Amino acid sequence: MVQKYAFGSPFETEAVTAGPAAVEYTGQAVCGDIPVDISLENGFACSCQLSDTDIVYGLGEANRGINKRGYRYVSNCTDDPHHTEEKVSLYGAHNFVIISGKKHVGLFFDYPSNISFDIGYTRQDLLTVCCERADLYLYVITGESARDVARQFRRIIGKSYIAPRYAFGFGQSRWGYRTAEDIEGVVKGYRENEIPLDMVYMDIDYMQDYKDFTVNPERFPDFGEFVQKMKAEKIHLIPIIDAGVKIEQGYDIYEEGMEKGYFCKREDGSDFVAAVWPGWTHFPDVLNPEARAWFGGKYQILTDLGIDGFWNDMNEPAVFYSEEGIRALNQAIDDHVKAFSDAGGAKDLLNNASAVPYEARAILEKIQNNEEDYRRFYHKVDGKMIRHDLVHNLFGFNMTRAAGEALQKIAPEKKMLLFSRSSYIGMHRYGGIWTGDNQSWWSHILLNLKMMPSLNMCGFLYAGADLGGFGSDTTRDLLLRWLALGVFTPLMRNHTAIGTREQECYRFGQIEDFRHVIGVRYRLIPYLYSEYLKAVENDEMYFRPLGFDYPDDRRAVETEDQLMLGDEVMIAPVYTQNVSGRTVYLPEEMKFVKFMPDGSLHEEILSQGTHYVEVALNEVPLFIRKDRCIPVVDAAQNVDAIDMGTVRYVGYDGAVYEIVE
Ligand code: MIG
Repeated sequence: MVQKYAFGSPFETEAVTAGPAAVEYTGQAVCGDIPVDISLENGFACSCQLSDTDIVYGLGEANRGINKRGYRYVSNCTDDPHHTEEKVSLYGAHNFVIISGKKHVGLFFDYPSNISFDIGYTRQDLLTVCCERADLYLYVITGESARDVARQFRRIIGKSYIAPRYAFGFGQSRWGYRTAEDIEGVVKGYRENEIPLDMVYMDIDYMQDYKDFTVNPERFPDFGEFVQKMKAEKIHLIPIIDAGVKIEQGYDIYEEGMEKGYFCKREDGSDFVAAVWPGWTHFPDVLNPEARAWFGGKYQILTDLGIDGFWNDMNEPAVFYSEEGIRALNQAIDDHVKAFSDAGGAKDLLNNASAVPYEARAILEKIQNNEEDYRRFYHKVDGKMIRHDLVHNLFGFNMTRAAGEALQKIAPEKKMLLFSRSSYIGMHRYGGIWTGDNQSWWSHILLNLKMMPSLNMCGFLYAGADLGGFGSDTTRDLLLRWLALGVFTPLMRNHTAIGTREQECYRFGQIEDFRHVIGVRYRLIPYLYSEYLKAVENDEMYFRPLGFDYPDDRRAVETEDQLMLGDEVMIAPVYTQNVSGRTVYLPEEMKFVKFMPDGSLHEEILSQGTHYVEVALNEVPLFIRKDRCIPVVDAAQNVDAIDMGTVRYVGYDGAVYEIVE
């Protein structure tokens, strides 16, 4: 059952597309016999008692565990590339939790600004959700299991975006590919070494001076022709689109946006100016439907050249600094210089001007993604100006919605690849997400794994992390182990930052290991894509915590380094260095299958309980549930080349599987 409560005057985020009419909150216990206490004394606060064994699932793209208990999280879309354990905000805002124990209740706080979740952080036995203004919708969902609650939630937020089949191929990316030759080199590296590949991502350097929807004509002399040439090699080029539009006379998109008044404005009506990659930019007001349609329409400049996939970046929106910020910094530096000379130079500096350099440093430390800047600009919604900070978490959603709605119009019959860095629930109808700037750390394999089911609960099925790690230098073994998880994530992309070690799979020795591990992905695509389509169709999760399938098995419920995938598979990737295997818990008898480097399969029935399984760096393990089977085909160099004639079924004898396409 879903109940919807309205508090104050909520902003219509359009996260929810169906569901009951709202009832006014009147101070009654919100949800039948499930005690949810609400206080409106000081903003909004909602508390729920937690029993010792309750699990709290949810929050989509968030730090830490599958069970969110014991920490605090703040929905505040942030460009922060350091995903260390103490972080409370990442790029997305997914305000949905499920409290699961004797009873199962889901809470969705449809509130587009900063909102915090204290999940047993202050008191072990209490979940408290707070925000500054009591203007929101609260959805309370009760069901017979966590899985049922998640399904009901998915029904009210609308069907998830469907990625094209090619987007289940493997993609290579690197921030730093600059020219057509760079890209051709990558394709050659993969093709010559017979490592499968379907996509090469184009990061910001393909653009002319980082201007959206432009292509640098020197580095890509005939881009349309280049796109076709790559197509002939079965490679989809996937360009990045950034949120900020460069301010430059003569740049048509800038000029049009100015003329039509489609950029975010300050209170005084002037256009807000933020520095991002292109230098000074304006933000398209994607919350304004007209401006959104206009910005989305620009994607056609690239689809007309044959592009059929995009990734949207910097859409928290990230701000390096604003005019106001840089002015304050300059002022502090000027004050410092003046104080310095007034003091007669360095001699007397410490006595006379001690505070000034600190002032400048303090400003500098906060100049990026500054809260005050987010209060400096406005969106135009229904003819009214609404200050950005009040709807901050909707920018990435609506930038991607701009693209998604436009792509639908441009080619209604065609599925396009689209994913975003920042997001809010609702965006899952238009595109997927990647989880942003992780690091080449072993702990981030596990973070990747744990995020996946949480994202699925919130509707984001097409998702994945930068395999191998974005920041810092990867290692061969880290990349291989991470790929062996990536084999299962809908988005399987190797991406890394500029300045890091080259991370393309052919850069490492014993290339056959990479060929094999990525080849396994292609052997599984008929199964994975089929489970993905079923999950979309049935509002189900592609990845589930073990507790969703085995709620009465405490050991399963507490397992956070294995996942259920579709209806047939359990995965348990290796995520530590220098080990020859790992311990795995089987809630029931399963068949352990390992894809061996010689192309054969190791199959072994394992009983319910704990097992240590050996998994070498060049092997890919999975587990098939009792009396189930999965289709497996021969490896292929790209998705189009998959030969369904080679299909065979692996798993339990007598089991049947129907492929959905
Ligand atoms: O400020 O486009 O998360 O994937 O490579 C960095 C350059 C901007 C951040 C993205 C990352 C991308 C990078 N971008």
